[in-house]
Amino acid sequence: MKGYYFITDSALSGKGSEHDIRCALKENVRVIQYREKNASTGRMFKEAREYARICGESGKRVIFLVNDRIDIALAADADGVHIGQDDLPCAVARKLLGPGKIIGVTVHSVEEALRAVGDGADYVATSPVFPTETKKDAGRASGAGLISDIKKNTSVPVVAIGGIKFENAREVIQAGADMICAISAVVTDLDPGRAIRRFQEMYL
Ligand code: TZP
Ligand code: MG
Repeated sequence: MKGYYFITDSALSGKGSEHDIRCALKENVRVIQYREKNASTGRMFKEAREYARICGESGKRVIFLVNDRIDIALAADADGVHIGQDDLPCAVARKLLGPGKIIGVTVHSVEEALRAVGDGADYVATSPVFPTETKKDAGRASGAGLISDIKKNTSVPVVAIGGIKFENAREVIQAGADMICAISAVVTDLDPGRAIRRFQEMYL
């Protein structure tokens, strides 16, 4: 699977996450991740369930994932989760979710990527590729080199996240990123759909 990967950010979004998700669906984005860091469990459940419904009823081939929260993903009947190194271990997530759900894991090295794949990850995300203000605790930027190193050593799709803009996205794609995620470059754009289209077109 190749293309743009969308992650919600309700704090940064100019038009709101539901609007952004509808734009992403319109542009045939294949993966949409609900990421909400500052909401109660109740609100997260309601939003995730609503966005899962919108994705399901869109008639598009889209994978809807929930960030961090395996319980919310199960309760909202999402397609899977995206977890980081500080969340529940991937092997535990796999046990809880069963074989049918998708699990993505954020990694910062080839070693972490190999461990994630061994523990049942369906894809890995390298982050942050470039410095970013969107995730304050993202750590040091790896640059695009880590993407090609992981591609050489694994066979799962590699998603690139962090500081990706129109200007540097091609470098990331050339390094082998199967999908690129840019949050601020899309959700703060006056026309998020057009911004998504620009990223999608880089894969054509
Ligand atoms: N995970 C690693 S960096 C990041 C996330 C969610 C934020 C990416 O946001 P931006 O605005 O595309 O740099
Ligand atoms: Mg996390």
